[in-house]
Amino acid sequence: MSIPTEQWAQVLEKTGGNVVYKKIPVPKPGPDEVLVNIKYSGVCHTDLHAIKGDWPLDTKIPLVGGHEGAGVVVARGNLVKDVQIGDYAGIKWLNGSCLQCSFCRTANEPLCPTPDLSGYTVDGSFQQYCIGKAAHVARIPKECDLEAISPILCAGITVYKGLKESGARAGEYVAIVGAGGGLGSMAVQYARAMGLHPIAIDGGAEKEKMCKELGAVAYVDFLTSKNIVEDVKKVTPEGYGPEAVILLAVTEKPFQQAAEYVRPKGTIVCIGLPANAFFRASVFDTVTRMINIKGSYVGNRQDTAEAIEFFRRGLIKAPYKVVGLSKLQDVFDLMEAGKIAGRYVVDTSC
Ligand code: 8ID
Ligand code: ZN
Repeated sequence: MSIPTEQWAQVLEKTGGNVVYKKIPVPKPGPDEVLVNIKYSGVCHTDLHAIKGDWPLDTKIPLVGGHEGAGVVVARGNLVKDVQIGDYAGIKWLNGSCLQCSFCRTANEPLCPTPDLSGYTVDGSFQQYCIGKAAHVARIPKECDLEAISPILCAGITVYKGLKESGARAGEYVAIVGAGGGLGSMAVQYARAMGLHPIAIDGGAEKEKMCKELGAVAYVDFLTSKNIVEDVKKVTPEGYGPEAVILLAVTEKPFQQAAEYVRPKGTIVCIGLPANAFFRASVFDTVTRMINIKGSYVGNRQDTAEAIEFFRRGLIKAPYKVVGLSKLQDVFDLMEAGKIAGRYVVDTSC
């Protein structure tokens, strides 16, 4: 397999600016790394937060974003034994971690204090050739379609982990807030596959149609509902609210509402990362309704393998649209306007 010295990439040269489609050098993998020829990459709202500088964590600059990259291993360092040239592999948010701290040792790699974050602190998958630490690249079975699996590498893993963290069990109800977006459409499908009853919350008729097709038992439209709290509660059997809430929205308001409609003893899982947002819940309600509030941050290597296995078995078929990598800025513009139902995937060949 011949590896070129130059490749096409989308590069952010200044925080707050647009991405620039240009040629850059192909990187060389270090001893514990692999070089993945990225075929497709999903576009996550995190990539938009990164280019806007939304979070209290600086990105590298210039930056190649992207952390849902699916492709083929074309080179590897001399310490890499278990990943072969020609294997399918995925570049996910956690590009690497130290593997030695007490978080990594206990399978909490996302909490490693010195992580490499794809498309944030190291270059990610909006390029044709991307480096990943061999220990962390997702192992993708050969029978999987690289285009369809790319959004699993962040959206799928993250919502699957969040649903597990919620503790909800088969037969229980889970509100998915932001169900019409990239993570949300996956969450509706994983919830169904896990035997849960998903209540989708998002805005507009297109997202309603999609959520219902994906298996949502009800849809609450935050743009038209006069009382979201009551509307969510009334679609649960006794009207006490869902046992779990998965918060994926990119605005603060829905975080404030969740504690009001979650079922007593229920669990709220925060996953969406709106800029400068705070979670505010009544202490009285939290205590007397015994509410659990927690965060969930991507997934570890085992969560990755499990989320991919749901996909391999054909249980996850969330919708996506494909455009060329050269059109990435258009995808960000649509995302900023809240106009994407499901996910966009970029094809790195055009
Ligand atoms: O590990 C993590 N915690 C993690 C991993 C990956 C992504 C966190 N995230 C974060 C992203 O950084 C982002 O902040 O999850 C959030 C959602 O990412 P996404 O699914 O990629 O974004 P999207 O496709 O734009 O979907 C967001 C949806 O929220 C809806 C929008 O209509 C959109 O469909 N939404 C909004 I904005 N306000 C809402 C509201 N009040 C709402 N839905 C319901 N109620
Ligand atoms: Zn992501």
